[in-house]
Amino acid sequence: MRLRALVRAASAVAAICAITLAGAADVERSDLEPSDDNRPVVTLRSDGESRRLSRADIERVGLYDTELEHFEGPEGRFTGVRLKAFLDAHDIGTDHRLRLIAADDYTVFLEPAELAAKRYLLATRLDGEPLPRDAFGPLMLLVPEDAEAVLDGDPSMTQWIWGIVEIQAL
Ligand SMILES: Nc1nc2c(c(=O)[nH]1)N[C@H]1C(S)=C(S)[C@@H](COP(=O)(O)O)O[C@H]1N2
Ligand SMILES: [Mo]
Repeated sequence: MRLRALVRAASAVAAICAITLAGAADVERSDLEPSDDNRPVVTLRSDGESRRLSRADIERVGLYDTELEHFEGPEGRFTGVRLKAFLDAHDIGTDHRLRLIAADDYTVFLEPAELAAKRYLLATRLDGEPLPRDAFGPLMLLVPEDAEAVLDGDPSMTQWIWGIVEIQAL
């Protein structure tokens, strides 16, 4: 009985290692305190209304950490919120398409099926420090499970928008 439990535990560990080796960056609960900075940094448009959100508003829904190398160069511990948790907090249902817009006008659309398929992280910090406007901030979208694969170009990194200043629920 004891031996069977041990074998089962060992194969669970092996399965987790296999997933890690496949190139996903782990995402875990952060020890950081949510920001208390109330200055607005992004605009959220949904239901015909527009709201300005601060770092405090965004980080309130729960912080997660992921260690990864971004293809644009920044590397380290990114911290942010689950996109799903962010949407839930603003009563944006899973039937909406999202449009993310960056300060350089680059834009990304995320369809409901894409939102359901992957766990996206809206990063607000790198190594504990807020991401500034001139270095990929205030918000960047990461897909930790694709972290290593995108470095080889498959899947494509087109969803990895940085410098996000507006989020629209369509
Ligand atoms: N804000 C912003 N995010 C962006 C982009 C951009 O131009 N601006 N380019 C996207 C695209 S199309 C790709 S392939 C990757 C890499 O962009 P790069 O090749 O221009 O560095 O980042 C994505 N995120
Ligand atoms: Mo691209």
